[in-house]
Amino acid sequence: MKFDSLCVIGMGYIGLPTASIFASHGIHVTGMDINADIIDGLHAGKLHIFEPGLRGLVMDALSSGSLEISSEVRPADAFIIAVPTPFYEDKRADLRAVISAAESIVPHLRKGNLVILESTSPPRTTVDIVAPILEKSGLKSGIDFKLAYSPERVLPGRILRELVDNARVIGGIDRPSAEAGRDLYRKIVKGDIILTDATTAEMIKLMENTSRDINIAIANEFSRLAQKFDVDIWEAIEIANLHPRVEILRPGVGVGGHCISVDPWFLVEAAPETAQLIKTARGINDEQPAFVAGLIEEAADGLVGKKVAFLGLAFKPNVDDIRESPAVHLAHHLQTRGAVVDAYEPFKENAGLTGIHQVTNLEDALQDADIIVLAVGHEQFKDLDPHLIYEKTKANLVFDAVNSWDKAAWENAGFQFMGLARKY
Ligand code: SAJ
Repeated sequence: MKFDSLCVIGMGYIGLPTASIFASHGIHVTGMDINADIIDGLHAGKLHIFEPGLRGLVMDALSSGSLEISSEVRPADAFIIAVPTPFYEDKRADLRAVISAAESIVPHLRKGNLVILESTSPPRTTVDIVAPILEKSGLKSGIDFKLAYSPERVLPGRILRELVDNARVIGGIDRPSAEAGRDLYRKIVKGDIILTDATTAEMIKLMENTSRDINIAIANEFSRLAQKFDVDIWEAIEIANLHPRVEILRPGVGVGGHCISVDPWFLVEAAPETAQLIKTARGINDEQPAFVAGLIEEAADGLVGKKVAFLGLAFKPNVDDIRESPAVHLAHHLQTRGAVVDAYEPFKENAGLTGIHQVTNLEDALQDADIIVLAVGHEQFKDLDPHLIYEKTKANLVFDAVNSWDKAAWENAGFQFMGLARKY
């Protein structure tokens, strides 16, 4: 199939990079979002998200005219839905954005079009929810238009590279739909393109993130056991990983972001009696911020009235995304235990989080601090010189929750140094 135009619905972490890359490969792209602030910002050359290399790509695409940003869906050869699928309080998938994106395509759907859902969704969403909505147009899926599910699998921080290099799974509601999806993504994807059916593709995406969640849960549980037995978990993991069939991930303050901490629930919701291990792992990762807060409280011999210079709020290193961030939960737990937290997040200096006091530079965080807590291993934190920090603070305790600082160097500078299951 030939594609000259594309409309991408949702200008978030996935939609905006995807739209810009297609635009830089000779397709005319409309990037649509319902959020007026995002649209106005992009028109004014301001990006609402940080991702390495994205700004230049978006600006080039906008100035060449190959990418147009709009608050409305426009007719196109193909449509990509890349909207968020969060969960409700009770952990059920919130598909409202997917449903309204599909509805917004209906008036513009033409014979021969291709529609692709990229948003992570519970099994059967494409066939049971999206197809019937699109068919309100009077057109029949598989006969008049093609429909496929193709999960995004890119890692925040490396999105532009991975969008091109990663293998791409395309699950069609029928074979011609999968093949049409392949023809579209072939324009930008250098990695393998694997065709399957829509529900299998939905399941693959959920399995990938769920298996990562479970692997991080076991690493977190190992860290608790190591703490109990006075073992340095980092040394133990390094040595265990020398085994050719062992690859233990990193323990930390918990699991966050909009993907791994959310997606496993879609399987639990779909089959609660079967998805036992998945649910337990979620629980372990969700408890990790409280566990780390307990370690900090113990190291500080109580937190009441103590001031904490809290470094990092993002859900992982070198990104600005604070959605479901375990660092934010850790900050709340420290406050509940009586600490006064000044949080510094260089990637998002004003995240507007309720109940968290944020400062805009390191010096303000360090001022009057009793304890320094490293919650996210951002590169710029890793590079901090402990001797220079020592001159800027009266804190004498450092707690590295993410194994990013050299214990000996901080001790040499004059600090007492503690960490998550850390001896060396
Ligand atoms: N984390 C650990 N220990 C580790 C690895 C990660 O505690 O060893 C934590 C991170 O700090 C973070 C969370 O887990 O809080 C998730 O981070 P991540 O880097 O594992 O994953 P995401 O959420 O940035 O991206 C994942 C990726 N999925 C897999 O690796 C299977 C990505 O490929 C997906 O596209 C993305 O989810 C998504 O959008 O679904």
